[in-house]
Amino acid sequence: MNSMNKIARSIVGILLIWIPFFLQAQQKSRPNIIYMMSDDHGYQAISAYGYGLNHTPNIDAIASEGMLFTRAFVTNSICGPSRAVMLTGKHSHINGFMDNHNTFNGDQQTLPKLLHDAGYQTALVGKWHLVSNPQGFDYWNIVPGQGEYYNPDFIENGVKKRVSGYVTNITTDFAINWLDHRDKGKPFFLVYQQKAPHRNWMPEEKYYHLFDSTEFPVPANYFDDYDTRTRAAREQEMEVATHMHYAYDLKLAFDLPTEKQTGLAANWQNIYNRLTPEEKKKWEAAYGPSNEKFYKDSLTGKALAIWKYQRYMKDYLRCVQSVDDNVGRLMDYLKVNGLDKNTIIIYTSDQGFFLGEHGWFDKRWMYEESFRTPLLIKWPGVTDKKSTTSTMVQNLDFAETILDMAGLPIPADMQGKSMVPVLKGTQKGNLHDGLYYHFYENLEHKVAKHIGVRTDRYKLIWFYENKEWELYDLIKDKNEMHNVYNDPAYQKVQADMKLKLKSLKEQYKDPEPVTVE
Ligand SMILES: [Ca+2]
Repeated sequence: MNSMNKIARSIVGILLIWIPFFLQAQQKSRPNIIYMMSDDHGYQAISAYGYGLNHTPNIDAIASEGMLFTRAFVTNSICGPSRAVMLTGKHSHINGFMDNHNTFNGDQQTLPKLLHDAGYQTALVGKWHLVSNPQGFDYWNIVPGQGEYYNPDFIENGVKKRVSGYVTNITTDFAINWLDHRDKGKPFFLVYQQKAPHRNWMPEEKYYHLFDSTEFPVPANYFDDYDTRTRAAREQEMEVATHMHYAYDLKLAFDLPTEKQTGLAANWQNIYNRLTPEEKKKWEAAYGPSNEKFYKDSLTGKALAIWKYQRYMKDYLRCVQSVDDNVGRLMDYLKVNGLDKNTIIIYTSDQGFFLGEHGWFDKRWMYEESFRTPLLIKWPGVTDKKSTTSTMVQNLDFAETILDMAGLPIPADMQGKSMVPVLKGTQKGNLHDGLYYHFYENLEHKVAKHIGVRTDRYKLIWFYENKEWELYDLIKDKNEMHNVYNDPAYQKVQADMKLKLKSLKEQYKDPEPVTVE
């Protein structure tokens, strides 16, 4: 009996010695997660998607070491709301951040808080845009509002200061500095959110001349006349040819008297004045000669519209190039520090972006270019390298997926689904039967409010202020040029899609608009 007691005691003793080591080992084996999100980065501007506009080797590498999602979408295609959906796993009407004029209620349950409570060290750097101070992060260092490209202000854990340099590089400097000084005994969750390539597309000096000799192909529907669409498409104010500001957007040295009323002229002046005298000289040397040529040529009509498109694309893609460089810097840091094998990388944008399709810039619409968002995920040892999926997923699924990756339970009140089976290659069939969309902000760019549903093949949109419908067959009409609502050939599809829209609206508990007619 005595010897049995002795054995039992020594077993307990051994366990007591080893349990802390076991727990620590388990803690260390939990994956680190870096969530990289850029602002307004359309999938067309990532070379892995095959559009041939530019070359982004570092972002592409995430897909070559993991999975490329060809059908990832958002729930509400605009900055703040998209960020709030990612943080909460809930639609805008539930998380309370419907448009960019709201303030995020940071007291609610969020992904970073859940990870932090489970032992993750959490940090946020770069763009935030949710007005209230971030919660759930051990460290945060964000740009106020939209942020500035040159010599931007940053707010580090509540303290605002001006930082010299280019915002895309600075954001990465802060991320790397935090990684260097983190508690290395804990797994980490880093939210790395670039301001670029958001409007007004000011490139980094080293890229001023990138694409100088490139003529980008004008999209086939750049001169869209919006025939068959409802009045929402004709009433918007986001056409490259008509609504771009000469100074703020197009970097010309003058603006028209009517444009001054928009406030963008003053905005441009403030932004430009952040440049040092030396930087201003370099800027003028870069843009001056082509601006002189523009004034001399006195372009009109289609030629002027195409000139604006070329300038827009060049500046936008130059900004993307710096984003790609910095993704590379962060990936290199992980490799050098032996973190690349146990760190999940997610690259996405807060929504897609029009690069001239339908004649537009900006986002907001449920049309594919802004509704769809890039998504590339590297999960070492789990997701097959060079894999591609066309499974429809939504940013509503991101919080759930990240919790699942970390081995944590998904709260029942989150509204999306874990994409882990897709990433493991075990998903059978669709993750979602249909995707629900709601855009609320009919202000800047005058895009009418709408709700809608997208299935594998069809898309139904209800512009509820205008009381008008649009229906698209995405197999026959991938560019959404032919609204087939009320086309007798689509009567059954139309009825089915309306039922689906009503049922999703109910499922997600969206009270607005009150009626779907
Ligand atoms: Ca955005």
